[in-house]
Amino acid sequence: EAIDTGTGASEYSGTVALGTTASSSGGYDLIDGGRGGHKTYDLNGGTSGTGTLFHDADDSWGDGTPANRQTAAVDAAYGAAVTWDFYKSAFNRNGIAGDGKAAYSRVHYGTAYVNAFWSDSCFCMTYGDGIGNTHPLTSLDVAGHEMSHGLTAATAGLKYTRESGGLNEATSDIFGTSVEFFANNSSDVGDYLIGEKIDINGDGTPLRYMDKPSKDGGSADYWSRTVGRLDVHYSSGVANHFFYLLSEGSGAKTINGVSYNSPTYNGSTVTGIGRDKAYQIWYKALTTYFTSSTDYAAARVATLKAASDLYGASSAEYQAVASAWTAVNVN
Ligand code: ASN
Ligand code: ZN
Ligand code: CA
Repeated sequence: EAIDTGTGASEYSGTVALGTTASSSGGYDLIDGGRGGHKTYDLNGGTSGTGTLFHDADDSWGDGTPANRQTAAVDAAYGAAVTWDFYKSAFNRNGIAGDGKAAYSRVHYGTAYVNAFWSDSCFCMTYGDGIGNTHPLTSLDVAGHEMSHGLTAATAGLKYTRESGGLNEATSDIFGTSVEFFANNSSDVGDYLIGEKIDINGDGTPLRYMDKPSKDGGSADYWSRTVGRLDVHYSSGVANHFFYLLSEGSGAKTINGVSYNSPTYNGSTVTGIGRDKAYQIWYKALTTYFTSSTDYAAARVATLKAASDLYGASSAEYQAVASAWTAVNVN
């Protein structure tokens, strides 16, 4: 089948190009032949199986509003495509498992379901329609987050409990945010907020804040010996905060119009090395040194090894990794 390029009107990311496939029976299927054949399905309120593959007569998809049921599919397919491209561009990685095999996406899961999730058993991502069935959980950072749970499962296999679970969650936030910056989409600019587009709290606030995780009311800014007792979406705060500090440094900063003011443990300071080097170090640690039981102390050791491999043991990057962990009380 020929690979086509359709046009999608997304809810969160403006007008986007979509990989589509001409159907032998006419029209087009939402199958991205250029990225492993990633398919996007309509669950139509169901909670199992694959529902129906999205199909369109003229290769112009969605209308930018949730009233059109193709719109959530546009966002989900775009998110999977940009994440695929990010893995390739940043890490020369061919898909989640590195074997060129695509996952698939399912949208319109259940009724007003306010969550999204990765499942290893289907090797797929699933998205609810969100509050009022009008805020599907298909924003770019959330799609990158969910797809990156597949990456973690295929590599370190971090157990989804205690501190390793926090590192698992943080890995998804780190790459989800990196995908958002990588996309360089003027309708959905990169930031260190997670889920700022999906109005998950009903008051316009994001789900999580990487510069100061405690702003969500539950996440940890710093390591403590009890941090592993928190839900993994809260213990992740320590590593999200590490990643922000490693990338941007401590103190006040405005990026793409968003202001941050990242605190540090005991007022220590960190000089940032930039996001690109920070995610290279995290990826190298994840794929080389992390295991299923890595905790925060081991993550410090692993990322220092990764920084040494990539930039040398006497590099500024190595020193910044040490300083950023110290700034979140991981010693
Ligand atoms: N959206 C959540 C996540 O990806 C779903 C979950 O709690 N597993 O972490
Ligand atoms: Zn997650
Ligand atoms: Ca974001």
